[in-house]
Amino acid sequence: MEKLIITSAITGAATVPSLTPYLPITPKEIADSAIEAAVSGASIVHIHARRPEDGYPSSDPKIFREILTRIKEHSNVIVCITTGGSVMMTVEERAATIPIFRPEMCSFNMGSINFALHTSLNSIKEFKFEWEKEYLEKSKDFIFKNTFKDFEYLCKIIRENDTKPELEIYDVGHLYNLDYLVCQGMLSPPFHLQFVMGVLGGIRGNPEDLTYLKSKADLLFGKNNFTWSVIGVGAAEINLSTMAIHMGGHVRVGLEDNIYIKKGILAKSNAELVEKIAGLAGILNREVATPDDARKILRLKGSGKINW
Ligand code: KMH
Ligand code: ZN
Repeated sequence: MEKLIITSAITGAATVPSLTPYLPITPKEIADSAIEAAVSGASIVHIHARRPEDGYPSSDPKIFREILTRIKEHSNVIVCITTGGSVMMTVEERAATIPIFRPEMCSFNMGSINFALHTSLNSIKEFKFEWEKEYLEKSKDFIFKNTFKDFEYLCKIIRENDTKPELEIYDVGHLYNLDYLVCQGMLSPPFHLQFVMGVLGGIRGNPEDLTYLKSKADLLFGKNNFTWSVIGVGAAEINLSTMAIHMGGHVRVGLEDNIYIKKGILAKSNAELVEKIAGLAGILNREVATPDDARKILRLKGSGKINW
């Protein structure tokens, strides 16, 4: 079986600072957490930025530059920059970093969903920052917009910058959206699919849903034309990761997606979550990929071609 690619999603935009004291917020904290995750076995780090003063999700290229520069100084890890940003940003804001930094990888969200975060309100007693409560409440009525027009815009950007998209699939219809783009000649294999399971508004993190998504992708694109990975958002993380390791897929974990190391116990770092997956891979006899292994598996352009 192919070596296991572990991605660590360091901070994201869906986890608010009041949910966990361990969420990296400043550029230095985000970069250091990414570097530690790489030492623990992550070959890709998925990067969002936050305003250092209050942790609000940011699309500011200056903040990204600080994060990216520090990571590059200390690690050979592959950097996958978000183009999802936060649901409050326009697609232009979300993708602005790609032509500037020309990363090896970026996320590419394959459909629109009501990315609902309001259930997090139940677990917060006291808010650290003013924006958090309204941000979570508003998500109840907010569409994370990824239309066919947005796809065209992003396809052009990734083509021009030779950036490999990590295709975020939140529901089975998103595979059909991808199929449409393939038929239009806008994207071509080999694809890297990321099954995002457990977001309220998308597919749940049930085992049969993972096998369904995988078999649908096999039928639509052909087994040898894509690699795939899974994000089990929240409680589904460890179970779906185990399935993916066993099925030949890859795994993403991190405080963007899940803040617990086990039921009721907060993960103290991204590295701790990565270590847990690397341990599982050992139990299941799956070797963990280095960043250079992952570059080969995913056919990336290489770190010599990034622009920072
Ligand atoms: N927040 C994750 C569930 C992105 O950054 O483009 C999905 C994600 C999207 O990582
Ligand atoms: Zn993200």
